Amino acid sequence: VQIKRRADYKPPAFLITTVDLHVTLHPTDTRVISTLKVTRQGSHNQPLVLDGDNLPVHKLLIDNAPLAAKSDDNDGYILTDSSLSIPVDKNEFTLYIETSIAPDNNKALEGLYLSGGAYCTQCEAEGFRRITFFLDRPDVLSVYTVTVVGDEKYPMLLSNGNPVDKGQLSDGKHFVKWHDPHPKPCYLFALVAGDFDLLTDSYTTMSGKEVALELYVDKGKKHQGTFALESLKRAMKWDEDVFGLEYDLDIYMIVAVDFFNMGAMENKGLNVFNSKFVLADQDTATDDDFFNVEAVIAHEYFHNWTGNRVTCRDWFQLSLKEGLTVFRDQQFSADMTSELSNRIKHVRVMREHQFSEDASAMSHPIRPDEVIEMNNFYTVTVYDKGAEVIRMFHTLLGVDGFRQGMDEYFRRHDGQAVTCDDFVSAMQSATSLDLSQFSLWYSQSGTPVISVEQQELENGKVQFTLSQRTPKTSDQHDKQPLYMPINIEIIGQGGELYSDNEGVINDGMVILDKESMSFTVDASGNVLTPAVLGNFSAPAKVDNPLSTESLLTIFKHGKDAFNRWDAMQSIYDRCIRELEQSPEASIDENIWVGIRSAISREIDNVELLGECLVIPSFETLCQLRTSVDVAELSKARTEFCHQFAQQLEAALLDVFNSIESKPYSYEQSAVNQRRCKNVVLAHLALLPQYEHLVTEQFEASDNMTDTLGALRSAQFCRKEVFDSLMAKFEQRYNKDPLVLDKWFALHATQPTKDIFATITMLCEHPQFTMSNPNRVRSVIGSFAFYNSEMFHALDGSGYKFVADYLLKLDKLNPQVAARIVTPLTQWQGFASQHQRLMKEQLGRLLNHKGLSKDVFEKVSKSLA
Ligand code: HT7
Ligand code: ZN
Repeated sequence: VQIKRRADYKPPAFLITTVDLHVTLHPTDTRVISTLKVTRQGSHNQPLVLDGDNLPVHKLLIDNAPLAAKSDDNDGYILTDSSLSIPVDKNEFTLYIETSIAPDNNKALEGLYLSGGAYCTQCEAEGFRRITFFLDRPDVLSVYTVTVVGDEKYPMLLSNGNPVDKGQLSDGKHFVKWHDPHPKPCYLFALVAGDFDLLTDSYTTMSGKEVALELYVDKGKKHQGTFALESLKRAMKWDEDVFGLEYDLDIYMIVAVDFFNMGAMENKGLNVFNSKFVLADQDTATDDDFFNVEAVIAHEYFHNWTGNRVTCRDWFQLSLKEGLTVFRDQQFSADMTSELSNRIKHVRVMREHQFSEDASAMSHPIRPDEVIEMNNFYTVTVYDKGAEVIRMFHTLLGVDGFRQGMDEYFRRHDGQAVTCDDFVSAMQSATSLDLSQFSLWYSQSGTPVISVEQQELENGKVQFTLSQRTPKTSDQHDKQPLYMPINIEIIGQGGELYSDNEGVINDGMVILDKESMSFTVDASGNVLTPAVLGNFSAPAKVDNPLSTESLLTIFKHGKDAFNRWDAMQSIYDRCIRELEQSPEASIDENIWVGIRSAISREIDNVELLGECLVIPSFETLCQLRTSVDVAELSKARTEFCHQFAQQLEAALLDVFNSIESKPYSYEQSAVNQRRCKNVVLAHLALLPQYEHLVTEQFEASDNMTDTLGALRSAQFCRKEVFDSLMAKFEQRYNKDPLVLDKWFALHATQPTKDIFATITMLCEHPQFTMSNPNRVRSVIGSFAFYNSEMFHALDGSGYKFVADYLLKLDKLNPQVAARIVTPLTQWQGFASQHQRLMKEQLGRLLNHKGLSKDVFEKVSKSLA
């Protein structure tokens, strides 16, 4: 296998200015004719080397002159299974190549494939080379004209840009010709052909241009597309209002397909979506699903500027578009819904998934330096930590400064393929702060730990010392101090806010840019509590040894709601630690008193209350510990949940009863109420006397949020209750695979001894197929990521089961297999008995002949 390095970047030896594609669709013999205008860059006599993944050459012409394959007496082209080398000495020429592909055999879902009955493409990162020969790299930008030919089974023939011609052909086929005037890299190419239901609308941009909006969904699903279309219009308006960015074509199309490797794809003017992120109505989608539909629709739309108009020079720069676009979609979602719950949601992702990636053998900076398979780097680090880095620019430059930096970025780079350094440089132009140390965030991997120390000085002052340390990671041993904006509140016992004597705290923020820094505060005898890293102002961990009393002070008096939530999470973590140490321990009564009074004080603030009543997930707790013994930690967490329900029974019941069930509407205050009520129901379900609340909610529910909330709670009730509700659910949603995915996932996350029989039964379900990534993720992915107890069972059966499955899946879809292998590769945080068993299975995978490079990269790194 070949390792690609960022440092080896070389500009392309040739450019392709225009592409004319003629695609005649056929399941096993699609003909692709491409006519390329090629220009040599600089003076050199290298051949033109195109990427092409196992493609045949049927015909090749240079300026209309045929060229044959190289032979002993002829200097022709050289074809390998990954490239086509063409000897040519002209500086400008037209290249004509005819090739063919078999979409029906394409189960990897990269390139052109059949999803259900429809043709669709996925070209990012390197899928275009599976369609035709090309310079498949993001810094080659071309203007595309595409003719799609298909039979009448496919009345809708789509590609990027605007339709410019269409017609009937003599053989009963028809064609549509598309032209996209915006030069683009080939990863943004798309083609779709099928018979869909179509929703149409229009949007008038800020300069008065009318844009046609078209949403294509499976037949019979039209009513489930309205929310996505409304979301699109909100995103278009928001980008105009907040960033002054307007859409630039006459038409914007979105197609929802069932077979898709990721969430969605931002192809120019023709987004292709996993139907999970388009289809939503109250009967089939939860509030979270509605939220995700809006967020993903917005994310892909925002890429039109951050990704498409300004794209990446090379794939190492992926965070340039992804980190920035995630930040933009997070800001949008916060404006559309709620700032607090959004921030909590994203911080949970960082703590559950990004911290564990950074602690694993896959640790990499947001701008990676080395890659074997690019698909493996669409990671929480590149996306979510990348977004946190952009958020820090926003914090440091302020709203206006950030906007000025963005304006400058587009002024300088519209129409170009650029680097993360170019982005930093545009931001630098908008601030007097020196961003050179800050840019270390792009090259240094790992999660910094901020330690907080407090020392009483004799004159009634307290000295606070903040220090930072980034533990070494698998990819980098030496770490340097980072430039971090740290949100801080210093709170007295009665809730008074303190500031420092030296003036290092400005607007509640200190800059930590060295290993450590100190400041003093006049405490005048008061006990001070520092709440550090409020709002998760930098992607770091905090080591702040506060007493439970101080944590309750933050909860009671903190100005920042995020800090208050976070304090409560630390209290829960503290209690669970106690139970890990002595399983018989009972939690200090003061904690229950504190939580009871918190509940009664916040009973009307259901948004904060709902979040504060969530016990940290098993995965989050793992990140706060080393050498985790899974059974011990699970037992302690479960025990804490039981004590929580028993001790707070009356208070929880009050909350439950205070929230009246109303007819469904997806509107923020109703979402907050349902969320809080379902969180409380899950606690009450641990007490047998409230089982009836679960079944009553299930029966009375008029929406998927409450139905699924009841089902999730039923996981804690008697088995008969769970089984009977699950059976009813299955009967009702048997025909809807997207809804059944929820049912699959609930089954797969049950920590029962017969889990493998259950999973085998799920895999035999008529709606299950290994070739659909959504199904595989909901069964095997849910088991590996979220059924911690059984996945980590000490007889090794969970690890073996997943490894066995991955060996089969890898043959079909390496990209999805490589994602699901993640929990197996993250053995570092677990106790030695787990580590040994996990490595045993990784070894089995590694020794397997024919392993994809996707899985190979992750497995080999994890065993290195
Ligand atoms: N830019 C896209 C990333 C992507 C992808 C999407 C679907 C299937 C395979 C894919 N490989 C990479 C999605 C995004 O971030 O918007
Ligand atoms: Zn993206």
